[in-house]
Amino acid sequence: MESAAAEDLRYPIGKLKFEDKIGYAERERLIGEIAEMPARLRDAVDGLSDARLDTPYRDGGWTVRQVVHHLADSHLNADIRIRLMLTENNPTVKPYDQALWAKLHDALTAPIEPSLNVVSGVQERLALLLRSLEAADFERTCYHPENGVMTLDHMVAIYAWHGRHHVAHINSLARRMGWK
Ligand code: NI
Repeated sequence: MESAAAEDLRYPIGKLKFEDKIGYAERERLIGEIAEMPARLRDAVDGLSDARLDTPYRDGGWTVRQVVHHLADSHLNADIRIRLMLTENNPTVKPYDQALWAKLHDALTAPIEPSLNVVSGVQERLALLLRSLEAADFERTCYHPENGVMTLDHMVAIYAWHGRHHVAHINSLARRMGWK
């Protein structure tokens, strides 16, 4: 069993809590978090040297650089999944091995700017798309081979949480290291 402290470092904002449905105000709030995530990420990494970008956010965890590239990987997949959900009937979405993606050469070594740009573009498009939808659209579903049937409301909650979760990894590291 992991210690409480290790658990805190891994889940600085806690795990996602999702009820079956969310109301209009909560949905608007979550879409707002999706829209704001790129700016929060840029703030978190602002001015970090390569040595700092190559620091793991916890013992045995991803480096800040890997976290940023992972956000681009993950939210690109989210965008594709959500567009499939809106245009096909309960599509099966494709899982991917995020740990292996995070070990690809560019994820380990590339400058973060391209991924910051991906995140900005993807999140802005997603927020525009989500704000254009009717309430009933958020009940549309996909089938995830590992997680079962998921609604669009659930996806919105997941990806709003996921952005905050990883930005918190970076901010928590920066605080502990006295960088900011
Ligand atoms: Ni993640």
